[in-house]
Amino acid sequence: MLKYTRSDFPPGFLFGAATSAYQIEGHQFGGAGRAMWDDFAATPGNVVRAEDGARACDHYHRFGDDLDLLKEAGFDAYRFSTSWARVMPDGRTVNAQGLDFYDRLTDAMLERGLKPCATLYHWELPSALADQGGWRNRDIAAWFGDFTETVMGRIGDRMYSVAPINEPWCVAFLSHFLGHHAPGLRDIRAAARAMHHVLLAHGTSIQRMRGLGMENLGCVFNMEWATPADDSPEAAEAAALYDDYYNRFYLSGVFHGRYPDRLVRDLGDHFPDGWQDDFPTIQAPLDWVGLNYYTRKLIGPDNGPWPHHHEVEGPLPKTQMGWEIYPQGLHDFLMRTGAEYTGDLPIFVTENGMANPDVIVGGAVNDTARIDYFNQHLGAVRDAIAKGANIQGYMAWSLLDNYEWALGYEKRFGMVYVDFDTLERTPKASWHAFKDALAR
Ligand code: IFM
Repeated sequence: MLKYTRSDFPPGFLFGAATSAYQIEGHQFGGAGRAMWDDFAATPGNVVRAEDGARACDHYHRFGDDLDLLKEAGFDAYRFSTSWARVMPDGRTVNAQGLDFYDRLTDAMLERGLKPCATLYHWELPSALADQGGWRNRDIAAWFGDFTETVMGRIGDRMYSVAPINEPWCVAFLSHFLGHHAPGLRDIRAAARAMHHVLLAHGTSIQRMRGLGMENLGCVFNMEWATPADDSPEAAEAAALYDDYYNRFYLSGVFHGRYPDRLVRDLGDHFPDGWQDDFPTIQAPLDWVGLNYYTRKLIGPDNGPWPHHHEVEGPLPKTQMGWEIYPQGLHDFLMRTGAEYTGDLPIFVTENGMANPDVIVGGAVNDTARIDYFNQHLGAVRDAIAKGANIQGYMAWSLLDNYEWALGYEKRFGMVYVDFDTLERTPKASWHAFKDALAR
C-alpha cells in the first residue's frame, strides 16, 4: 500500500506516469528512420547485449491496452514522447504514418480521460542529422523548430502540456562528454557546444509553439543532488562544481539568462561564437518547470585533470541501478528551484522511480521496494508543498518495464512488468498500490 492517497495532496494535483518513444514503441514499426541509438547500440561495447529499441514493448501496436492500464489505475495524465526519427525519418521529410500514430495515440488518451503531456524529444535523433553533426551543429535549433511545428501542427490542439526536450544534461554532457549515451562522444568541445545548442533548440521550440498559439509549455530537467564526500572545503567546492555541471547550467540558462561562472571558466573557449546573444531565445517564457529526480551523488575533490571531482560510493540503500535512495534531495530541489530560479511558477515532478530486479511469482510481482521508494519520495513532495512550494503534479517513471538505454532491458523501472519474450504485461504491486491510493 502507498502511505499517501490522492486526498493527501492539494485539489487538482496531477498524478501521471511517464514513458518515452524509443524505450517502448518498437522503432522497427511504422516507417521510422534510423536513429542514433540504433547506431550506438550496433557498436559493440556500448549497450548491454547490444540491445536496441527495435521491438521494445511494441507499444506501437499495443498502446490501447497500455493506456487502459493507466486509466484503470486512476492516473490523470500520461507523459509520453514523440520520436523525431519516426515523424521525420531523415530528420526533415515527414513520414505520414508517424504523424498518424501520434494522432491516434492522442485521441486514445483523450477517449480515456487522460491528459496528454508530450515531450517532443527524448533522444532518438535521426541518424541523418547525426551525420551532420547532430547537437554539435547550431542548425539543430532550426531543424528542431521545424520538427516541433510539424508535430504540434498535427496534435498540438489536443495537448495538455508540452516540453521540448527531456533531460538536456543527458542529451549534452552524458552523451558528448562522458560518452555513456549516443552518440558516445568524449570530447569537451562537442559537449560544450551540445550544452548550448540543446538550450537554444529548447527556446526555439517554445517560440515556434507560441507561434502556433499553444499554452502550458515547460521544460524537463534532470536533477542529481551533489553531497560533499567529506567536511573539507575542497569537497564542498567539488560538489558545487558537480552541481553547476549537472543542475544549475540548465536552470540558470533558461531562468537567469547566463551560465554559472565556473562553467564559463572551463568551457567558455568551446561555446559556439556569439553564444551570449542567444539568451533571449533560450529564455523564452515558460508556464511550468518539470524536474526528474532519482538519486544523489557523493562528490570528492580530485587533483587530477579537469573536471576536478570524482564520485565516492555512498552508504545508503541502493536501487538496481546502484543509485542511492535519497528522497531528501527531491525535497531540496523542489524548494531550491522555486527559491532561486522559478519563483511561483508551477513545478511538476516529471519523473521519479526506481529499477528493481522484479520477478513474477505465482502470477504476481511483489515490488515492495518500489512502493517504499514511492512512499519516501511522495512524502518529500508533500513536505515541500507544506513549506509553500508550488508543486502541481507527480509522474512516476515508468508505466512499463522498458529499454533502459545503455543498460538494455535488464533494469526494470515499470509499475507494469513486461515479459520481453511474449510482451505480456503484468501489473506489479506498485501499480495496484497507486490504483488504491488514487481512488481515495
Ligand atoms: O529511463 C530513463 C529515462 O529515459 C530518462 N530519465 C531517467 C530514466 C531512468 O534512468
